[in-house]
Amino acid sequence: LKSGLSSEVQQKTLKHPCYNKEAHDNARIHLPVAPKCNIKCKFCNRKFDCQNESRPGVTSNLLTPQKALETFDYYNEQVDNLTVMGIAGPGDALANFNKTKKTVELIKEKYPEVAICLSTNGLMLPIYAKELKELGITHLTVTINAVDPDIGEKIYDSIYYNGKLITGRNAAKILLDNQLEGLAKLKEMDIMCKVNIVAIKGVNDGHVKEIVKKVKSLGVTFTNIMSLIPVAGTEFENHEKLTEGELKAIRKSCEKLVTQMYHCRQCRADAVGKLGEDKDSEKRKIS
Ligand code: CLF
Ligand code: SF4
Repeated sequence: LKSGLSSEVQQKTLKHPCYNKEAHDNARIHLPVAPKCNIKCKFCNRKFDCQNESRPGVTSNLLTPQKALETFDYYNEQVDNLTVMGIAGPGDALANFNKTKKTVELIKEKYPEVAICLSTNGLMLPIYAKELKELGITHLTVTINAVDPDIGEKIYDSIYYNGKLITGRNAAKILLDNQLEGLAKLKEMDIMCKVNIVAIKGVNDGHVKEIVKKVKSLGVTFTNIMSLIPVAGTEFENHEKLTEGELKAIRKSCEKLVTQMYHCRQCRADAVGKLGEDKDSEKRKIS
């Protein structure tokens, strides 16, 4: 755990199945209220859910904040121990800030005991950090795939920032600066943070440890290193995946620096249930 967390956030972390593998009987629900994204990862096919947090290959039915609350009400009856509400796309939680904010307000008001978890690429993190705390976010994931813009440029195509489309190394540099500035702001806040890293063979797999070192210096105590899942219609569609053994070796090599997540199930942006479970996913599938 990060130091200086309130007992409320500590207690909610104990009941969060992503942050605590012992909490495998606790369930999370992802409410897909965030359709837009403000960056373009080269491995992303925007027809699918955000691969920074979610498994691609399926798309989520979008919900309005009011519908999201109704969905939570419904699954709260159907699923035991529903202790976490997450917004993980299908785009970026902070690129749809008004929808994210409204959804969080509705859930918090009715279910104050539930942990509120967001996932973001971090581009808008410096701008919204303070507001996230005021909103009552308890858990936040930032996906950082490079801490060197020369490597970032191979992974990120472009960003849409301050009304402008920015490409190439400059885009990767602005994204990185904002991710790091955002994490630095969160360091002093009562929010438990995690950094996700999508490891891509031959591109950033040898650089993962550098990323972990850097985010550790900004107070991050927990990282989730995942393997790229190649997606059709992207630059990486035929890219060789890391083997289980290679992924495990990278995680192990970073374990001395910060705690590693070994139980990520790369869920979709509308997953419901215990980790690895996807209750009613067929019913909710739209494509
Ligand atoms: Fe969702 Fe992510 Fe919150 Fe968990 S998922 S927003 S931290 S509540 Fe969990 Fe799923 Fe892995 Fe994500 S297993 S993909 S780490
Ligand atoms: Fe796609 Fe997620 Fe990257 Fe946005 S942040 S481009 S949704 S993978």
